[in-house]
Amino acid sequence: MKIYDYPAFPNPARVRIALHEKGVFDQIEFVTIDVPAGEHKSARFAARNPSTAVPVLELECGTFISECTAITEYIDNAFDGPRLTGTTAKEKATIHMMQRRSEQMVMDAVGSYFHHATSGLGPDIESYQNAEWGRHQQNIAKKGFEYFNEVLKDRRYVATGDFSMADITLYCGLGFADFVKVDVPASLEHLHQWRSQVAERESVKAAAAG
Ligand SMILES: N[C@@H](CCC(=O)N[C@@H](CS)C(=O)NCC(=O)O)C(=O)O
Repeated sequence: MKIYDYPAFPNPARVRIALHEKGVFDQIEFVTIDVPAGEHKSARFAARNPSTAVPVLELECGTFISECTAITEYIDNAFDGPRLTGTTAKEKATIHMMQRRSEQMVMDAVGSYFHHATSGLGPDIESYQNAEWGRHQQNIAKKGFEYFNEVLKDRRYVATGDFSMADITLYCGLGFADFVKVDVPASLEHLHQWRSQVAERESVKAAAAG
């Protein structure tokens, strides 16, 4: 199995943490796509993922799977180890719901701010920018931080009683927010406490180490 990605970027980090959680990181061949140089915009890469974004998983049979959620589902179902996407019908649905909220309200909102309201990946890659939309998304992210702070008030993890794909997405979304300097207010103590706890996981430390 191969994963095409760019280490240290927030979406690739989601899949790398999932692989470490499952204990199978070493079974994957990683191929670096030079995103800052625009390699992901090439026709060759677009044939693997029409969204021209990393990460992309390539299976032995030649099938390409993009979208972190789909890749994480594949990894979770293909390997033993702790479940990241739930076991019961209720767990699966709840994790999906909270993972999507983590994406929409934090990860993707911060991403839109980065790509539209800052210089993003530079003029050669950011062919369309709408700063007003970017600032609107920044506000969505700030509301997202507040939402998750409330969620985590009386819960150890974002979706269920166990660490899941939803936690991974939110954690990486907050890392992206740090990078683009969208502050998470210190007053959001439950969110900060949860984040410190997740940062201590072996999978998270291993993914950060590269
Ligand atoms: N929804 C996608 C998002 C992937 C994504 O945006 N990846 C970023 C790297 S963190 C990327 O490749 N960006 C390239 C670009 O925006 O041109 C997923 O879940 O995989």
